[in-house]
This record gives sequence, structure tokens and C-alpha cells, in this order.
Amino acid sequence: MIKLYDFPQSPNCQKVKLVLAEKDLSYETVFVDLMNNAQRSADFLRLNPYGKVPVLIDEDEVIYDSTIINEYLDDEYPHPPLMPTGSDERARARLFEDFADNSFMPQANVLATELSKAADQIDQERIQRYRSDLVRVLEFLDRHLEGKEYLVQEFSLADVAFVPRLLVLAPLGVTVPESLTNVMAWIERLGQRPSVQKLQHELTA
Ligand SMILES: N[C@@H](CCC(=O)N[C@@H](CS)C(=O)NCC(=O)O)C(=O)O
Repeated sequence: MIKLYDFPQSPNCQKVKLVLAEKDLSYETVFVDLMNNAQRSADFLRLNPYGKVPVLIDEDEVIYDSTIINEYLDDEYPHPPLMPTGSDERARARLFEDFADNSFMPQANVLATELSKAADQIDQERIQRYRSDLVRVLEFLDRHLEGKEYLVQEFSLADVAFVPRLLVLAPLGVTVPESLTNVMAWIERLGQRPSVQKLQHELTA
């Protein structure tokens, strides 16, 4: 059975769980206690030299990095497909995955870390800066989503890459401006997917 080395609060692990759910794949999780640096143990570093979750083991294959794991899952378990077929569209989907990894997830992660600090330790200027960064990303996505249901043709790994942090915009104190009607409709549409509902349920259970 597929094994996922997991830390449930990790957005990168959540990205992989969305794909496992979309493809209705059974898997077991191995909890990696990031709070106690289990990711730096020699055993774990043998699986992933970067010392980060997620790691996925499928039979003898050990794969790390959420984006690479998700593409592996889509290649190995092609139904339903989560990448477009044309090379232009596949490149565009990868650009969005990369954009999510570099321009959305890190900012959201910094914000979550800052907000988890004691009230007198919180850097309000930093919080405002990162909230504005996230809104700028949403504005960019809104322009791109004009006339579209999903980022690239059908629902794809490009959309998956954004879901974990889209689910927690409100707790991060980020309000989607009402003018961003395309983003609002996209978030609503994503929220109706059983894979996203399952993840939301797991996070609130
Ligand atoms: N590019 C990697 C990033 C993985 C990553 O940053 N994982 C975080 C959890 S979301 C982690 O394991 N952090 C522990 C650490 O850096 O020590 C991916 O997409 O999987």
C-alpha cells in the first residue's frame, strides 16, 4: 500500500492528500513529528535528504517534494487525469504549481508562523506586508481566471497547489476583496470537490 510520511498541518502534505483523494487511492500515513525534529533523524534523511515532508513510498519507489509526488501519482495512476494533455497547457500548469510554491505558500507560511507568536512578539508591519502580498497574488489569479472555471482547462494539479492555503485565508486574516469575483467563484467551486471537503473535515476533526 502507498505510504505517506505526513505532518497533518503541513500544506505540502495536504497537497498530496488532495491528489490521493481525487484518485481514490488507499494509503497509510506515517506521522513525522516536525515539532520534535523527527525530519532530521538519520532514518528520515535516508528517505529525503532535504529532511522535509511529504515523502511518498509506492512499492519500492521513494519520492519526495509535493509537486513531484503529485506528478508521479498522476503518471502512475492516470484516472482521473490531473494534468492537461497539450504541452503548452502542461507547461502552464507547472508554472502555476511553481508560482504557488514560491509566491503563495511561503508568504502564507510566514504569516501563520508570525500569528502563532505571543501577542507582544508579533511584528504587525510584517503581517500587513505578507497579507498584502497574498492579496496581490489573488489579484493576479483573478485576472487569469476571467472566463475560466479552473486555472488551466479542467481541475488540475495547478489548482491543487493553491488549495491548502486557500482553505486558511480567513484564519490568516486575509479577506478576498469583493471585487475579485473570479477568485471567489473559484474558491467556492474548489470547496465543492469531495477531496477538498475530506481535507477540510480532517483538519477540523
Ligand atoms: N518543496 C517541498 C517543501 C517541503 C516542506 O517545506 N515541508 C515542510 C512542511 S510543509 C517541512 O517538512 N518542514 C520541516 C523542516 O523544514 O524542518 C515540497 O513541496 O514538498
